[in-house]
Amino acid sequence: MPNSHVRLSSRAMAFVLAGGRGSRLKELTDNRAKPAVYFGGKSRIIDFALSNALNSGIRKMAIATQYKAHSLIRHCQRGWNFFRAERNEYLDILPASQRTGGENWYMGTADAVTQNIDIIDSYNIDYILILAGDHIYKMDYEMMLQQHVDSGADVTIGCLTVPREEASAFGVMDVDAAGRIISFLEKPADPPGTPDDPTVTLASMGIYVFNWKFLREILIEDSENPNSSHDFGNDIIPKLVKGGKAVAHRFTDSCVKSTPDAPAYWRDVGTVDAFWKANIDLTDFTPELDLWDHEWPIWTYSESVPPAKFIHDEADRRGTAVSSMVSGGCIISGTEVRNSLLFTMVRSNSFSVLDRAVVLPYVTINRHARLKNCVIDRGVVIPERLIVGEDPEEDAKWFRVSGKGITLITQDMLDRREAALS
Ligand code: ADQ
Ligand code: ADP
Repeated sequence: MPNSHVRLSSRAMAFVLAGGRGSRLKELTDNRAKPAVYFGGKSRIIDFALSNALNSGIRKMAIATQYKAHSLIRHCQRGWNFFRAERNEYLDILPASQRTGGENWYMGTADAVTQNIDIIDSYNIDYILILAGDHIYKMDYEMMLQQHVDSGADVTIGCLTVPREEASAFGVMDVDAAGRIISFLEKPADPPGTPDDPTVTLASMGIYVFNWKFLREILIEDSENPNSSHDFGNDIIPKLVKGGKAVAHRFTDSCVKSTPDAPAYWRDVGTVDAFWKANIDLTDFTPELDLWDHEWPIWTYSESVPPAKFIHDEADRRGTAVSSMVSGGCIISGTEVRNSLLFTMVRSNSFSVLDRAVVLPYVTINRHARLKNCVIDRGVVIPERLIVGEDPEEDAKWFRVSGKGITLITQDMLDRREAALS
């Protein structure tokens, strides 16, 4: 009989799906998987799911990787290597193609779990929490586990309401008064509204809790079905909604205890526009996402670098940053930085201006550059006098400009520009 004083999280593992490509982030995911994309000045996107699991009390985790996994694997090895088997804690990185003889790749999200059944068995857990490694949010999974156990569900699905016009990117569901899911459609072309509000749809966050023994059986059955795509959203969840007991867990019910009044922040930073906005929003006077919350820290790998430095020299060149976040190792020499987010080790030089810029690590900005409403990829060297964000037609000749006027700058784009202009 389970001891009711033991937190359920101590009998659960988090299985993080981190294999998808996230192609809507364009060149930001040319060399790295979406969960490895930088976010918030110091972190990577996957740190949010992993930190939520850690802060919820979970000490057994596995990360299934597939697409362009090198950067992600390196990050997890460096930042998430403090689990100790002697304390019964595990964090396993599970690249596709490394283990089973027959199939090389994970065919779908469910297959990523099926191919690792033996490892999960060895964790000796009762519950498995399936997470996506590509969303920004803070959530206490213990509350979701508790609801799962109390309701006796076969599967509990994390969900939230999204505007109807955005809902075709999600699994959408109908629930009865008791929260039981009575219908589920994976990415429908014309998503239905909710009974209370026709402008919003109840969407799956792609996070699920199962009893491990139960899921194990379902996965083995699914792996023998030649008509299945071996995917949670396409195969496993629709089947359980029809023939089992699937229950919805509202994200708003598991907000972090230390900040109960904070808005229920959740973002799929899946496009360059959404990525830029979610980062720039952190420079707001009171950002919706509180990264300063001591009770719910976002853990990450962070390099040992000196503090950010602002240079104001004899010639009155002022290195300043206002309404901005500037990470360690940056040198802001005679540059005016406004409403921008600078990651680690950015170096910017005199007479330049940054305005609403998201600047990834190890970028160098040479003199007299003016960069506005843009995302600059890691390691880029901005040439002297480059101007971005003032003439959309000129920007579009060389860079990727989004529908909302955000410019993405990578080194390849700059090299092509340089070759064409020389
Ligand atoms: P999507 O996010 O579109 O929908 P998917 O592309 O399967 O679904 O990605 C889910 C997660 O699994 C992502 O974190 C991705 O990186 C990872 N992943 C994808 N393929 C993988 C593979 N072969 N191996 C390992 N990991 C893989 C899902 C649900 C919807 C739900 C949304 C919420 O299917 O019902 O609404 O998530 O975002
Ligand atoms: P600018 O084009 O703005 O004049 P510089 O390259 O001359 O830029 O650098 C300006 C200032 O940045 C230097 O005076 C120094 O204080 C600081 N700086 C430059 N390089 C380093 C370094 N490697 N370590 C620490 N500070 C540095």
